[in-house]
Amino acid sequence: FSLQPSVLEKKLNVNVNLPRESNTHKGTYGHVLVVAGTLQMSGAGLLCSKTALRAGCGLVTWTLPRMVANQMLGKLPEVMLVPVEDKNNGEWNVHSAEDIIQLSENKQVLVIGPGLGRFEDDEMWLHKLWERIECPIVLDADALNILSDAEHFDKWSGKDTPVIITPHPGEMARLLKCTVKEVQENRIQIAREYAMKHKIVVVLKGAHTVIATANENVYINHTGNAGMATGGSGDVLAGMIGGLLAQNYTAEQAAVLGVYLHGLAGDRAAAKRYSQHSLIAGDIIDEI
Ligand code: NPW
Ligand code: AMP
Ligand code: MG
Repeated sequence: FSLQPSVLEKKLNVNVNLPRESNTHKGTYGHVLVVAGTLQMSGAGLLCSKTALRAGCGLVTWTLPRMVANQMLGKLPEVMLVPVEDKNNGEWNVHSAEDIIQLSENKQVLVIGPGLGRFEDDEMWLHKLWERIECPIVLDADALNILSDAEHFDKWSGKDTPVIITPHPGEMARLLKCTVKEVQENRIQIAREYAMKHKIVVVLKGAHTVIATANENVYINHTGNAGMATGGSGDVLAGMIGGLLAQNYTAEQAAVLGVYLHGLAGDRAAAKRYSQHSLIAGDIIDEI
């Protein structure tokens, strides 16, 4: 499907203009757990967490290495911070998996990966989360790089709950062990086959993002612009999709709607105020 508002409404049955019911509270709109950020890339976690709130979810908890948490105090007061055991240099630690599993128990969505970096035994860490997390998962950035290096990802058991992956062409090429050129020459086929093989939703980013589902639906997005080729844009998208998933949209609806609105916000930011040249990722959040 060529992604137009009519496709959102008719094919996906989503109405972005539905008012909130008056007799509701923050618990009604879902709680997102964000697992993101290291000392050098704390901004990725900030952008992702803030966007999840702007997408309309009720609560966001951001779990992050202890040293990073100390630096984030007061930077995003709407988000709850849960520091976990780190390696004393602001990196993730394989021992934090148990804390994350426990934290996820009352959450509607887990978003893992923006600015996560790589660390010792990260493959084991991610496998443990994959096996034990029971809510829908959005995997982005370094979580995908970990998967790329996981020798046996093909043999990991399928999940009953929805999984959405959001690779850019470089990350998709790593997952498939092919070149970026090969990905770009076959975007639709590659997204489609990967979605069907792993029974997940694939969001293959870049100009005209392709969204493919396990039941063979493929959407091509036309919002967004080259101004969004700027650090942090993808971290914003991960938060956007997570924030929508928390509100009970299906994985297909959340991925498609998230990509469409993320691009539209980028278009508004570029046209209204900043131009494509000076757009930065935070401007996309401001236009959601
Ligand atoms: P080339 O050769 O440059 O053209 P990486 P990253 C390719 C965090 N961030 N079309 C590209 O190709 C992220 O969350 C933190 C074609 C290159 O090979 C991650 O955790 C920020 N090719 C981490 O940094 C802000 C494309 O992919 C490779 C493409 C690393 O993520 C920045 C580069 O990708 C960042 O978000 C396209 N559209 N897009 C923060 N403020 O904290 C990418 N490529 O090596 O995965 O690096 O995407 O920067
Ligand atoms: P990432 O590379 O993970 O930061 O993701 C970049 C985000 O910006 C993705 O959502 C891309 O689809 C979007 N983006 C990057 N470049 C363009 C472009 N030239 N046109 C439209 N969207 C883009
Ligand atoms: Mg990214």
